[in-house]
Amino acid sequence: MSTIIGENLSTIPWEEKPAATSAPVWRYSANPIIHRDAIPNSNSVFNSAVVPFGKGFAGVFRCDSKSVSMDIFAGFSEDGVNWTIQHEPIVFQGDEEVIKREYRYDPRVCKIDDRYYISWCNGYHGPTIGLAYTTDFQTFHQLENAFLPYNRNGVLFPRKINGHYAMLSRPSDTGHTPFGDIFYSESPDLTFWGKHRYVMGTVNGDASAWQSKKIGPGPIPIETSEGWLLIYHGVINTCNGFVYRMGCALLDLDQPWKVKARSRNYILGPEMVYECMGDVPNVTFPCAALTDSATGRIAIYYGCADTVTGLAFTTVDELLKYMREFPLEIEG
Ligand code: BMA
Repeated sequence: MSTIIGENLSTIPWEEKPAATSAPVWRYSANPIIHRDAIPNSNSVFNSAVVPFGKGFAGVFRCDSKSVSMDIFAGFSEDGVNWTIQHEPIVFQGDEEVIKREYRYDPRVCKIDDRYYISWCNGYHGPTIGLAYTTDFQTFHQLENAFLPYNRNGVLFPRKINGHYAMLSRPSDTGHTPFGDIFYSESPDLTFWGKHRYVMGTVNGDASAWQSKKIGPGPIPIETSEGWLLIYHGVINTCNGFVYRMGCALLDLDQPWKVKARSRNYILGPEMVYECMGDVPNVTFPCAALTDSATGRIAIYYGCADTVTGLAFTTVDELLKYMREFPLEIEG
């Protein structure tokens, strides 16, 4: 059995795998857990991130408003399923040039030592990676943007690697980028980022067409005895637009730009009405995972159709087994 290296957290949301399914990931039976009108002025609440906090959980939520302004909001939950989201967006402290707000979306939250770091797609003359930290989810300190525009999906690793902070990201363009590969970068101080390494890219041809247009990192990578387990999104361009599905890969623990395994099949894709219909149809977009090291359980939080938030379950063994069963030939 493979093990998750991390906290024992028997309180994470969980449902057993339904007997009738052979899929490696199964949905929470009462999805979606967060509806589009979760706060008075929200048009949609999706692509959001949660972490264990205190006796329960805290999160940073993407809420697009009824004027369709994109911003990120703090929220709290006792059980990880029922959430109270603040009605006003997070206000950041920091350098006046850096805290200027154009738009903020698709947050991730990563605990490193005793700080909770938030990374998100931050408008600064185009999309780039915003970074901030909090210790209490009340006061938020914004740091320098990690990269020059254009970039999306900045995902920190939950500990330093070879003495440096580490991040996955996906360089992009100003629009609905028709390309996208995952890169790795390191920083000694969370301000200066370098040592950029290519991790993995799209798959040409029909070997794994669901990830043929662009891919991007999803939740914070999960440390396991076999390597970093990465859940990511993959996109195909169809005659009816982009379709977003989830896949998984296993990265080397010390050199995470080295891919040890990757799934040829997607692990979850739009099937349910709330995933297929909404402001942007056919989108399942994972941004967070809670884990329990004792059991290997994983609870994935994902945006559905850019409108609501869903919850799905798997285990480290399910994902590793699925990658072995349906392997993608690794490049280079
Ligand atoms: C991406 C991001 C995500 C969104 C997805 C599908 O480019 O904007 O926030 O979920 O498109 O619309």
